[in-house]
Amino acid sequence: MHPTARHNHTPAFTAALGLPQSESVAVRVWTDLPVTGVSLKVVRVGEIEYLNAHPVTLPAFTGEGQWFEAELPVHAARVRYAWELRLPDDHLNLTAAGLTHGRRGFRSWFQYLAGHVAPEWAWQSVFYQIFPDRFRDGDPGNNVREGEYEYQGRPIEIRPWGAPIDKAGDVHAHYGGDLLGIEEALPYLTDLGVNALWLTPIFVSPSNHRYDISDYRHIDPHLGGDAAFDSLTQAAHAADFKVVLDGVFNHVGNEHALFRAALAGQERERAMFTWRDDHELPYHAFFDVPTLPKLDYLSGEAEQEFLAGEESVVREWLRRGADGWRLDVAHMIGKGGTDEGNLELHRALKRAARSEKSDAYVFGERFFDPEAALDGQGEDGAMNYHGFGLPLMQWLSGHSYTFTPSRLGGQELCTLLADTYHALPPQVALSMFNLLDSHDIPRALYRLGNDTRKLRAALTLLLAYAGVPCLYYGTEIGLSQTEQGAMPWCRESMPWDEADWNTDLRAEVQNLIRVRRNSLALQQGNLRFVLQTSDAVGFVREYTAASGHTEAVLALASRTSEPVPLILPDGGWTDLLSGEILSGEIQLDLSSGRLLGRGQ
Ligand SMILES: [Ca+2]
Repeated sequence: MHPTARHNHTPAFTAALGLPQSESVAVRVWTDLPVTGVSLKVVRVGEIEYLNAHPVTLPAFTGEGQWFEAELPVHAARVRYAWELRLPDDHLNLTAAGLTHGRRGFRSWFQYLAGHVAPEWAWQSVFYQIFPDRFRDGDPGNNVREGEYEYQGRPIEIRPWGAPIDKAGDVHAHYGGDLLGIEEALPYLTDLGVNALWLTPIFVSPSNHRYDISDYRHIDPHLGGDAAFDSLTQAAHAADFKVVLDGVFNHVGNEHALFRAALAGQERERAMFTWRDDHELPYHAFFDVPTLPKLDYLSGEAEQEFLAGEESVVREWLRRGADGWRLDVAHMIGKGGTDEGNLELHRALKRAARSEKSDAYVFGERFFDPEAALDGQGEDGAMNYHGFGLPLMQWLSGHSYTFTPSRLGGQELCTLLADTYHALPPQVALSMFNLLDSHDIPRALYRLGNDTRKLRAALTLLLAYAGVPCLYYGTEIGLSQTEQGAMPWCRESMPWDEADWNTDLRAEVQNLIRVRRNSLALQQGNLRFVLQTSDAVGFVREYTAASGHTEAVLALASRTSEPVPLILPDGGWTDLLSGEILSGEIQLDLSSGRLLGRGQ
């Protein structure tokens, strides 16, 4: 190992996270470079202030090198800082981008969030995403009946459980899944090891995906209605599950009473939508889809109704038992038919959510670069398509999520992942919602050519990565899709006959989840890339306690079956899945992913 220097958010390096503004916090740097002096650099009023760092010892630290400590003044909501290490004939800057001779821009500096409280239960969670119509039918008596009503000008349809997905049923076909089905499956989910659920929308809505909500104040009767929600949340909480709902606050369905009243000319309701004369559709809508009129937050009426008012939708369902919100197209919400005021609205939403439930977990669907929105004041995190799931799957599959070929290599992948991780404050990075696939993009197994070995590699990295992991229903038993594309093909009904399951895959997913849920390093550790070749990548997650003792997990994966030469850092490592002890210079098959642990 080359001499180096390290700093991160774990206790040996940062004494406490989220201290109030105007206090100060002890921060430390470790180095085995022959330093002659160390300074902490802090950005204040646009200037760089130098503070002296002094040598300290940590009681349980037994390695090489030395530690230096300084007091970081928490003078702003987000404080940027870096270290300067002086050598006899040189000086180096240590930022989140690593050691450099030149001074990096402030974007790469370490960040400290003042007064920030993260919903830490999310860090201890492994989520499971459920698309309710397709997960499990607990009560056929509440199912939609063939032709029960019309939607977008044609009758709604039903499909028997297990029927292949077809294009005609894209939004019309109902399979009959419901909340009782989810409740019945809690023992299955407990056995799998997950402990939090994200349900795509469950409110009254005509389509099978329910993103076109007619009534946010009631659960869809075809899912079992309000009583089924009460029953599910009580049973879920009794089984130590959290339940996160899907909030669609950019638009409503065109059958919503507020929109009907607006069309009828009611003033208060008209102010909740954006009207226009220069378009064949007289109001703004989500991608100009007439059934999805866009909410306008300009007047304040929509903010009261949905986000922040005493009786807002956000507050009501937290009060009634939900533990958080996933926010549909969070980046689009705004005023006047645009995204204007987006961040202020999300801050208001989070304040309301937290005042209703102090540990509510709020994360947005931000499909593209979410960095600008994630300063800690709005959403706790975002769905990590941009900084994890999409590039990882692009590397492993050789194509994008739209099946455009790609020769993305492991080096570029790691550069991209590291950059997006370091751009976020640490508590936000740990609260990012990581996923390989969802109801909106192709299933991971399908993208990987139905190669379960590659899927295991992807899942190994998912369960080991910084942020909150989420599995899409059915991934664990090898559910795939029949046609190339995303929707509706990725929404097959979950098979409940075990003869249809890949039980080996399920056992491996159980093991990965168990390792994740037992590891402080995986839940709260720092992230550092240690292997990056075209075909193999590896990162280490490290949690260094205040004593100086480090728990570390090394996650490794390859996209080929060629053995990968590795030199493991000093000491023995244990394969956390097989129990094998490894050390020194070795050749490893990483084609299905490996997790090596040390110091636990
Ligand atoms: Ca049903």
